[in-house]
Amino acid sequence: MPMAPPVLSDCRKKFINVLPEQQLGEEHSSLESFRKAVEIVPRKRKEFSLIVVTNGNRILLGLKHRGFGKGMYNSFGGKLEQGEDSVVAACRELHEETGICVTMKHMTESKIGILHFTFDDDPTEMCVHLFRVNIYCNDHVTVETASSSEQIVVDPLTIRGCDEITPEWIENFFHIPLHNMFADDSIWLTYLLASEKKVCLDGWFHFLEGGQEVNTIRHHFVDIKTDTNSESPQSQTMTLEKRLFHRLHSKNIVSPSPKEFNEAWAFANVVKKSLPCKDLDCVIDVAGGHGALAAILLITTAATRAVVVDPAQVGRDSVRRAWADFFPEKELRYRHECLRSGLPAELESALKTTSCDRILVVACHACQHLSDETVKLSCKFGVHA
Ligand code: 8OG
Repeated sequence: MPMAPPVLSDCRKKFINVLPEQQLGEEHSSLESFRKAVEIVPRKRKEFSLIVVTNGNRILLGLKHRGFGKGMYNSFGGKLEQGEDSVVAACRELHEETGICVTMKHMTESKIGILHFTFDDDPTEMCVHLFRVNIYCNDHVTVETASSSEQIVVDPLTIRGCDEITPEWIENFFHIPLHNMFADDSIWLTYLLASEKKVCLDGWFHFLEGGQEVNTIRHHFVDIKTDTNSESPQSQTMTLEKRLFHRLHSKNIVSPSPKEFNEAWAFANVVKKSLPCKDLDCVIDVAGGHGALAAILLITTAATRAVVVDPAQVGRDSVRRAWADFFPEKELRYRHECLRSGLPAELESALKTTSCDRILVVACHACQHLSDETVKLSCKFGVHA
């Protein structure tokens, strides 16, 4: 059964600088309900482009020096000039404000929706054509992991601002300065960045009078279309390590902690370099707790099954659930039992269906006694530890 898309308010909880709910107004579940609540019918309409630029889980934002939004951070863009369509305008604005060149074809494919802004104290509706461009910087992303047909490869040194705006990389999506951005960004941008699937948005925001100083929404409605078959652009370009980490972070999983995740990733890489057999079948992770090490080995080797032997139920099976789609048709189990009885039982059972050189026993912890015991038991069964 397909998973229901996450709700807007759940996504924004993951961002540390999100604006308070009082500034975000009432959320409506339909455009009809939004329109009824707003009552005002705009008399004029102005069109703009807005281009969200990402690289893995970094985002490029601009600090505005003049005009609408002065002193605030925003994505790049501006008013459509006479005769321009939204794609031409987006290519022009992105180049003017950052130096980044994107072809018309790529920009057309990067369109992800429209944002509509109305105001208590202005009869003009602002209609903002929204684009999402994921770029590849030579120093941060391994291009081989990208699946997009046309890649925007940018030398980071060529990114530059103009007198109107200064671009700045925010290294982690979840730390974007939402407290110094337009209030609607706390609603739609958080959703866009937190989503692991490609999303298209049709957003409607009605602001209280007072402009950017007040920066408060009265009503909003966002119609979201999620392409459940495609990963978000940032997922496509992230290294596997970043994707796994991002998945834990986006699901608020605290065990493993970021430090434990890094240790498990590094340990798995060391183990793989010294593997005696490439044709690995079964991994037994002793005292493996949350199971991140077992799962990483399952994902990055030929192993088809892994078991975590640990009497403690660390983080329940959140790692298995969070990463399940990284190891389809492979099995990760937890055996809540101490090493002394659990490890021999697992070894015996594994040896019934596979040879000893295709079994790997790993243990990543600081206790010498546990390590000695693990090696002793594994040797007894002729298995590599
Ligand atoms: O030309 P100028 O820089 O003034 O164009 C305004 C830019 O700001 C344009 O890219 C559209 C964008 N913009 C608004 N309103 C909002 C808003 O509420 N949120 C965000 N993120 N961008 C906005 O005009």
